[in-house]
Amino acid sequence: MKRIVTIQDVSCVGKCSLTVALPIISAEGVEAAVIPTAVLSTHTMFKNFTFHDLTGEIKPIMNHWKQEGFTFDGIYTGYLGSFEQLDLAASLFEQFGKNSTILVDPCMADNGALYVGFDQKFADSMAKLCGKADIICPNLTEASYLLHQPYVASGYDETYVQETLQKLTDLGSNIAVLTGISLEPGKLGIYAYNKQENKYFQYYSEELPQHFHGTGDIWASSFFGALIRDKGMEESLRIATDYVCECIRVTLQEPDHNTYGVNFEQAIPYLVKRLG
Ligand code: PXL
Repeated sequence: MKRIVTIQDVSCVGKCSLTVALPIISAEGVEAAVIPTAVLSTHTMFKNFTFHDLTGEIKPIMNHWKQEGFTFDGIYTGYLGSFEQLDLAASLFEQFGKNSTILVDPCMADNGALYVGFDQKFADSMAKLCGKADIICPNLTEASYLLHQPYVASGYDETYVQETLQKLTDLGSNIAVLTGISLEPGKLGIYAYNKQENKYFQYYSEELPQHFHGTGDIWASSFFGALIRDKGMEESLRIATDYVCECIRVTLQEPDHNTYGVNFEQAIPYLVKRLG
């Protein structure tokens, strides 16, 4: 059985980070090991969230794993809350990443703005961590902070997307995937670039009338689980994009759905079926 380790926070309510990565990667038939970086009552889009830092646990966890000789097929970083956690993620790559695929999802911004607590200096350090990954998957806002380029919400063209992808791989990863790309009304999806092969790949599904928080984490978890299950790069990109679309579809069918996340749970049977 394949095994992924993912390092990110536990937002107790909020349908993001570990509360989505664990069930999704598990549902895909891949063992999910975790390094929880902090416990928050909710994610940081809520007011008055509580926060308990677990940075001090990370090194001891890695040391124990080293003694046990654990290895991982995939390493996946999500939301990281401090410069020290970025350094510890880099140390995780050094110690356990020799024979594994590394995905950095530079969770730090959306809709043109950084999340609470982050600044450009943090984005610059995140760019360095991106350089140590095999694959990175920013949205357009994160890409703009990683590259110091203005955020363009819409009206961009394919050349802009391709140039942005090239600059993202210049940070150091072989593959960059831009999420939340729309080049045609009614279609939303991803645009990917493989630097070694100098090859682009794009895939879209239907753009539904509402956007939800937390879909980036659902996309990254389902993409990486599928990739580590050997579904191949292009098929894994399709699976994740279609799964997020299905999650939103299921959510919108529920009249009193919550506004902070999607019903990814009720779309898990769809995901399992897609994996075959
Ligand atoms: O990746 C989303 C996310 C994860 N964890 C925390 C967050 C957010 C987004 O706001 O605040 C703590």
